[in-house]
Amino acid sequence: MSSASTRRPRPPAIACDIFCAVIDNFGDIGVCWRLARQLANEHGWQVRMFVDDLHAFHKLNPSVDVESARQRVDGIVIEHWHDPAHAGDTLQVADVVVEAFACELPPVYIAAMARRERAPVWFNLEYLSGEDWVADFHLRPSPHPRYALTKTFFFPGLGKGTGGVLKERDLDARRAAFLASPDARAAWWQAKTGSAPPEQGATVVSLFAYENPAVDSLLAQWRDAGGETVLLVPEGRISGAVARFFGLSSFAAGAHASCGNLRAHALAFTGQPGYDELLWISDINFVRGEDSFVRAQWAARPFIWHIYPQADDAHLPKLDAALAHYARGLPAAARAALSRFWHAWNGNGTPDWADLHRYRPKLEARAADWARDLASIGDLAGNLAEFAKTQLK
Ligand code: TRH
Repeated sequence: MSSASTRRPRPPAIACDIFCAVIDNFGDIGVCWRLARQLANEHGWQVRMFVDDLHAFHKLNPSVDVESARQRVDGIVIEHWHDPAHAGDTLQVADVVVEAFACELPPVYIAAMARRERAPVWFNLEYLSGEDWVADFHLRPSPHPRYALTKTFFFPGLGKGTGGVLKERDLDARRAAFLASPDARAAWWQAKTGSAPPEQGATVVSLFAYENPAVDSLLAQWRDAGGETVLLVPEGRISGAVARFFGLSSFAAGAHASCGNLRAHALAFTGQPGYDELLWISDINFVRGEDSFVRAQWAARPFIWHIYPQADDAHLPKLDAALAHYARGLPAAARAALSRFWHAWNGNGTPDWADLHRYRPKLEARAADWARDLASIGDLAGNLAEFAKTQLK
């Protein structure tokens, strides 16, 4: 018997549709795009995305053509979800359907899901929260009121029993290779700032944040500090405040400014892999929203989170829950300084850099430990794929 005839036929790849409505900024599409790539690259799934805002998508991945109704990028089919009722040129329901962040699926698509011989595995992928209740609600089923369909709530989280957060299998290796290569780092500085790496002893800080009144005081503290601070600012919502501080009309990509002991470079918004390099090359990262917050954790460097503000301060318990995870195990004084700084950066008080910076070695050690702790709950794409497979059996 030939080896070909004994070989079992490969089961067909799992087909997955991800629906993503971009509410604002880049987090919604940032998370969906990462998930899509991981499911395709690491799990061999056939992935199609429905995305309503191709402009935001293009910023994260310049290969995305904003004019195209249907395109394939990195092996993933991308449909421009141009209208809430649109469900693709041909109505085809996948094995697994991900409704990201409670966006509403087209009614015609839901009806087709119900008609399908075998109902698809339907996820509502929620926003990330480090709060304890998340583990109780993760993977809870919710039957559809009219159709014989069940939606499963998939909750990303920072603790055991949650869906975890996204982490590519090769991420740590890519980070280690970058950090181990002085040439790669020197090339990075040259390409992004037009200058050589800063002198040893300078503190490199990346600043990705929403508009934030606390930034003026912080810039002044860096200017007046004893050691040099090199600030890397991706062009965005905080750029106007940085420009005003230096007396400039703008702080667009390619701009440089210095004052006292503060040197600042404005960076172009890069694709997602480029943003990881920024986090790796910096000593301390200011991040925001959801996806950059997660990437900073994998960068294993101390970070400050500007949380996405919600009505009635609903975001504050989330901020404290994240702190409880991240600061666990830090000595009490360092934990208190970190908490003060995070709260000040989120509207409560004035950030005190010297107060935080004196704990830098402790914060660095904890950042590395936390990245290991977080990895122990498994990565979101893997957790989602595993659950889906149990339902498809
Ligand atoms: O952009 P964000 O504020 O996004 C969101 C959305 O506002 C969303 O509606 C909200 O609910 C959520 O936050 C909590 O922040 P976030 O999530 O960090 O997304 C930014 C993405 O942009 C992330 O994938 C990293 C990426 N990025 C780049 O690819 N290149 C860059 O140069 C920079 C600065 C970021």
